[in-house]
Amino acid sequence: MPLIIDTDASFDVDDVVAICLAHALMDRGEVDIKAIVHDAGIPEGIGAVSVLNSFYGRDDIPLGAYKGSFGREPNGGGWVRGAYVDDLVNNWYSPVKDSSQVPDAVEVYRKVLSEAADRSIVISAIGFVTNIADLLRSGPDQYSDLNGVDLVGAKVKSIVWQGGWYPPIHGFGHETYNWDCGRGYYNTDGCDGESEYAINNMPSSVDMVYSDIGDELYTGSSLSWCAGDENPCRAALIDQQGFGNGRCSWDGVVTLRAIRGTADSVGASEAGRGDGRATVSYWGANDWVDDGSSGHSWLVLNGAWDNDYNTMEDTRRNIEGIIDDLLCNEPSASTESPPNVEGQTLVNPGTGLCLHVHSNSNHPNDYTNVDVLHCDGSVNQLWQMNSNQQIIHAVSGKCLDADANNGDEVVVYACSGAEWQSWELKGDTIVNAHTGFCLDVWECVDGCSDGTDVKTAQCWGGPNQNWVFS
Ligand SMILES: [Ca+2]
Ligand SMILES: [Ca+2]
Repeated sequence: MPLIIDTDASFDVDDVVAICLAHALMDRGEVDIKAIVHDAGIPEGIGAVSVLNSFYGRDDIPLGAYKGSFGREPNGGGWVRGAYVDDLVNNWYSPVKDSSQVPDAVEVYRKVLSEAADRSIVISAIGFVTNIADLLRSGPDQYSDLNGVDLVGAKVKSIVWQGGWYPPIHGFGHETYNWDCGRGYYNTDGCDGESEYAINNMPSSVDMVYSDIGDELYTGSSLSWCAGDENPCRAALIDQQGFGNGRCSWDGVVTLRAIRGTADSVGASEAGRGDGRATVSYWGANDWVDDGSSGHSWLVLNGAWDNDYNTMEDTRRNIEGIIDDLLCNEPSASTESPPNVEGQTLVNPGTGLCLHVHSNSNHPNDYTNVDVLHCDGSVNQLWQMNSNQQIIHAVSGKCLDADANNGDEVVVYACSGAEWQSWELKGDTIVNAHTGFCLDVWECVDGCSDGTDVKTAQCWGGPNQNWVFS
């Protein structure tokens, strides 16, 4: 089943649940993720997606991003940057860090749709509607002679939407987060009216499924215990919700429904099919018109029509279990040792030992110690010096950091631009820009062994302060 995920990952963390469960289902052969596009302005959002794809061994999934202004700047609410995005982008391996490295989302949509079988693509729409509106407005291009409306009509089988409120749990007529562009949290310019445009102009051949049933259905908490520090899905949940906590699974439910194709797969039935269609106002309030349209339906949680709260709660716990079990599955092709990490070793010639990050992880925590070890060719010993005079631990992207407040310790730390992360090569020595001290194998004048600490010290010309990139 070919799937495109259209996500606003960063504003909330249920998008991470959705993306990670899609990968887990791809490991099981239930879905083929054809593309993931990001639909808000925050440039690093697609970088967080790239981290998740890398963890599941899928750097080859095409990525695209909305390039407009909406969602870039906080406007009072300050929630525009989710707590996890910077952590993932700064501390995990990924080929893409921000939207400047990927094509416009519409271009990715058009390319993938043009290559797809007729009426085959399913879209999980779990963010703002910026990209889908732009897609419908698009004209012919190098990928297809069809305009956006005709291309979608020809290639898209269904779209499952996280947007709107529906009976009986909620009721029609409300403005909801994705479709009102998060009004109240930030400036919605550039997004207002896009949900109205997309929903109301969608070709009638596209099956439209709407969901509001993720409320009170919490997923991701199991990751705190079932997964390790190497799992960025887990880290994102903990960053945003705290250890041991899940998050309402609005987007997880939608994506599970998109992939498995039935309401029953998410503990729900359908309503409205054949009776009419959803409509959306300029400001994002949804309503329903009984005009006899086919192909629109909304999900109703089991038990909800009857106010049967026991059944509703049992259903929620059941779906939580299904999703959390998927999240806890080990990736079948994890890239714990990512390919194409390039760097050089930094060798102390006097001992023949290599500068080494003392960690088994490819994303060591800040303050992880740096010492020397016999040269073993591992990613813990690969470094890059960049044009900002930073010495980067290649696999993690963290900076070699001299901590003058901690006994001149040398550690790795997220690159901050600080002077104490800047180094100058002077002859065979490496001199810290902040202190003028030299990178130093500690108290190793007459030879020393694996695990000897590395700090900075007054430059004295001794062999324990010599380093060679090789
Ligand atoms: Ca979302
Ligand atoms: Ca050290």
